[in-house]
Amino acid sequence: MDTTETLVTYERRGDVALIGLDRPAKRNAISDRFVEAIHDAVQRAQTEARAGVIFGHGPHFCAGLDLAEHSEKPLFDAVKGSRRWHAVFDGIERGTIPFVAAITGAAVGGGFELAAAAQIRVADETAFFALPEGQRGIFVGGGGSVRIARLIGPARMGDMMLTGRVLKAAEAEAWGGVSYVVPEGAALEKAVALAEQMATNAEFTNYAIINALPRIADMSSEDGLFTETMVASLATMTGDAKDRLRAFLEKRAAKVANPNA
Ligand code: 1HE
Repeated sequence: MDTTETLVTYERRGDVALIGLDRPAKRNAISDRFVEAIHDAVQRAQTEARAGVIFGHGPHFCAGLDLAEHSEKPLFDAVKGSRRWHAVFDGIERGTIPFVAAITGAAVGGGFELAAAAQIRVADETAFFALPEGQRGIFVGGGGSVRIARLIGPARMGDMMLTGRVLKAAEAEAWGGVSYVVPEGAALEKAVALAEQMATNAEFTNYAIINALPRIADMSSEDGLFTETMVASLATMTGDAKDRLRAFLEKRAAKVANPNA
C-alpha cells in the first residue's frame, strides 16, 4: 500500500466535525493504518466538536475490510485487528458526541459495521448494503454481529450473510438499518444538517443518549428503569438543564414545532 495516502480527511464546520474516508481508489476499504486514522479523527472530533459526520470520498461509503491486507494475516494478528476495530468503533458508538454516517454507494461488510457504530445513518438512493463474509470465507469482525443484528434483527442479518442479499437504501430503511433516505447526492448535506441540529442539544444529554441508551437496552427492565432515573437525575443537576428550563419558562426557548399546525 502507498503509505503516503491520506486515508482520512478532517474538517470542522462550526460545532460539527466532518470525517471523510479518503481511499476511493480502493473503495475506502479499511486497512490497519486506515482504522488508526479513523480513530485519530474520531478522537479529535470528540475534543473539539459537538457532533460528527462520517462520509466516504468518491461514489462509495466503504467496501469493508481491506481484503488484500487481511489475506496475509496470521490468526492472532486477525484477532488483534478485530479487537482494534471494536475499540475504535466503540469510540464512535459510546464516545462523548453523536455521529451521523452519510452513506452513498457501497456500505459493505466492515463498511456497514462502521455505519452501524454511528448513532444515525443517512443513505442516498445510490446506497446498498451487503454482508458478503460468507463468500469470502470470513466473518463480521467489526462489531456487526452486535450492532447490525440489533438494528435490523439477527434473522435478517443472517439472511444477508447466508444468501448474499443486497439491500437498497429503501429496503435498509424498512429494516431499520438506516434512518433517512434522501435523493442521490444529498446524503452529506442531510447528515451535516442533522449533526448541526444535534450539536445544539445539551452536551450532557447527548452524552447520556449515546452512552445510556445502548446500555439500558442490554439490561433487564428493572435495571433499565433504575438506571434511567439515575441518568435523568444527573442531567437535571447540570447548569445546562437549569438554564434551558428557565429559558423555556420565560418563553425564550423554541417550542416543539407542531408538524400538523
Ligand atoms: C478492495 C476492496 C476490499 C474493493 N479490500 N480492495 N468487502 C467486500 O467483499 C467488498 C469487495 N468489493 C466489492 O464488492 C466492490 O469493490 C464494490 C461493490 C464495493 C465496488 O465495486 P466497483 O466496481 O466500484 O470497484 P472495484 O473495481 O471492484 O474495486 C476497485 C478497486 O478497489 C479494486 O482494486 P484494483 O487494484 O483492481 O483497482 C478492488 O480490488 C479494490 N477493492 N473493495 C481490498 N474490501 C472487520 S471484519 C469485516 C469483514 C468485511 O468487511 S468482509 C467484506 C469485504
